[in-house]
Amino acid sequence: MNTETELTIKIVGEEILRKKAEDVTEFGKPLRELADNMYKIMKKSKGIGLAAPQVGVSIKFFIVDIEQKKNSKIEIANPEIIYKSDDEEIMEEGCLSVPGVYADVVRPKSIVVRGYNVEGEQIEITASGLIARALLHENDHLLGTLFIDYLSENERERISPAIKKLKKTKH
Ligand code: QAP
Ligand code: CO
Repeated sequence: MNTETELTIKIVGEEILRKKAEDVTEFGKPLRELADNMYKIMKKSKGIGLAAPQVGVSIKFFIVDIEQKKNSKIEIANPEIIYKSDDEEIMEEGCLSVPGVYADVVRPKSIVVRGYNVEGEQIEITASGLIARALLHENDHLLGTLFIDYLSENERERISPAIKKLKKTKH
């Protein structure tokens, strides 16, 4: 599962970030190793969420770790958002694949996600606030969607120079 090659963060402009990810079919050790490698990269980069396609592995898997509570590590394979509240809120988002760019995004306040843990056992997570936000943001990566896709025309204009620069730069 691409664990021999070193994982690096893909930056906006790279095609893999726009692809729909494949279902996870291999659980256990290989997925555990991928998750651990992703944690290392995420922590080093000061991130709170990271999806497998962001490190070049096009499978439906992501991790979230909001360090506000203990036991805050979330790992989900093949997630499905089975509930979204009608209640929405605005929060500023960033993304390790769009470094240096931040913008307000409107999303549901609370959600329920169903998926599988690393061992392949079904899990369900009810979340609101920052955790719900992170889960939705990471789930989007598995569909080829980035937070910048949701911006108003004005906001898009504002960040456009930064996005152009990121797309031009060799990373
Ligand atoms: C997604 O984002 C997220 O530009 C995770 O220079 C966003 O970890 C979840 C980061 C908002 C909840 C709310 C971004 C680090 C990290 C940057 C991240 C940067 C360094 C983003
Ligand atoms: Co992201």
